Amino acid sequence: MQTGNAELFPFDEPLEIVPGAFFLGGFARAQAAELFAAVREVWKCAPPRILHTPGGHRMSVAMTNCGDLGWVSDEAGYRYTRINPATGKPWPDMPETLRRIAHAASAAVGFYDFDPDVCLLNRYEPGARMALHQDRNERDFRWPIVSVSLGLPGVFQFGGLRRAERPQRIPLAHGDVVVWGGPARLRYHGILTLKDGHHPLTGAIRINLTFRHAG
Ligand code: MD3
Ligand code: FE
Repeated sequence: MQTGNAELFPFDEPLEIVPGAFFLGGFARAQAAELFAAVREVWKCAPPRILHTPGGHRMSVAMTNCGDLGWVSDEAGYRYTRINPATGKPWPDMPETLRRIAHAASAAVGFYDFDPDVCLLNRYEPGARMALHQDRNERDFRWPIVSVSLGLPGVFQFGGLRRAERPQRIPLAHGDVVVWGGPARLRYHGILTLKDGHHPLTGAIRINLTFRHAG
């Protein structure tokens, strides 16, 4: 605990890193095992897979989704679908434990009725990265995006509203949650190449859950 407020906050106090972006260090740590169990249930129904960009490049992060909608990418473009193209079935329901952490984190920074219809589950193995991009396939940018990191630490980079703006780096560790809303919602962001390592809960992987209201 860095803040000395353990009685009030079982996690670090929210830190507004740039206007609209709130870092909640360790917010999900106490529920991490439960969250990881829910992730594995989703993986059983909708196994993570490597997608291709519309330009034909292979991504390095393996992805899947749960909720009413799921984010996909292929030669036809980036979009949200109701059916998982890999299985022909609807995306698995969003487990309550996942929905609850997204709701609690967003409420902790003032977004009181965030009800995500998508949880995108990213699985990074050592060597995987995510290039600088914006998330703009959602219908209404007034909703925040909530991100939960589990397992191996990653280095997140966030830039400005233009790709050319030099990004800042922040480490994202097991249990960290970030809420991106308001003026931060359309910032460019990415994840540097994941370093090798071992995490007691997840092994040699980093998981990131991003909760969105897309539809
Ligand atoms: C800032 N995921 O799935 S989470 C993604 O760790 C994505 O897997 C990264 O970027 C990951 O699209 C980063 C943090 C994050 C997510 C969404 C954002 C930061 C954001 C949307 C707007 C601004
Ligand atoms: Fe993103």
